[in-house]
Amino acid sequence: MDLEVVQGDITTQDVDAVVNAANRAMRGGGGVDGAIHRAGGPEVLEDCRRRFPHGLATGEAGWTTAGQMSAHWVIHVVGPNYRGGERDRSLLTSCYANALAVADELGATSIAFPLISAGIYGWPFDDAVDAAVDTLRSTTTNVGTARLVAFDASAYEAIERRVST
Ligand code: AR6
Repeated sequence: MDLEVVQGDITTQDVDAVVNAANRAMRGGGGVDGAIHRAGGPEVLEDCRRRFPHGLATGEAGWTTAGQMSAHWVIHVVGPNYRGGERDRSLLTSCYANALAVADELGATSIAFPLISAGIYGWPFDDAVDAAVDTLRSTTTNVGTARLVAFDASAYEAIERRVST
């Protein structure tokens, strides 16, 4: 699998599936979640309600339509809320691994990830980067291209440095 790093907005990535950093309720929120629901439109929330009436557990992944976005699917994951005391790292790495498993079920061959838990949920940045890169590199998948999307220049540089070592 190719691992790419870009700086930009997750909602405008030209890939089969974009990953949402959701919460357990799966009814929208701030950060990536807010941007994805705004860009995808109301169909994304409708599909969340229909397919996930009870939401999703931390560390798990599930898909919905991407609505108006150019991607076909949103793969929602629930990262651990470090700020709220969820500090089991395996819950973070399982988000990446489970998202790739869902992509395989869908037949998605390209997927874009934000840096899960690194924003509102407060996971320490460098370890969030390590967890993303290590898990994407070590997971067996039919996905051909995984893209890590950094929101700003400093995040881009940090991820790029980590990927090139
Ligand atoms: N595109 C790419 N990256 C982004 C974007 C964007 N449009 N917006 C923010 N980031 P966060 P979390 C970066 O907070 O920490 C929501 O309320 C951001 O700079 O979106 O998993 C949910 O509903 C950071 O590096 O996700 C949950 O309640 C990374 O994406 C909670 O926040 C993740 O930041 C989830 O928090």
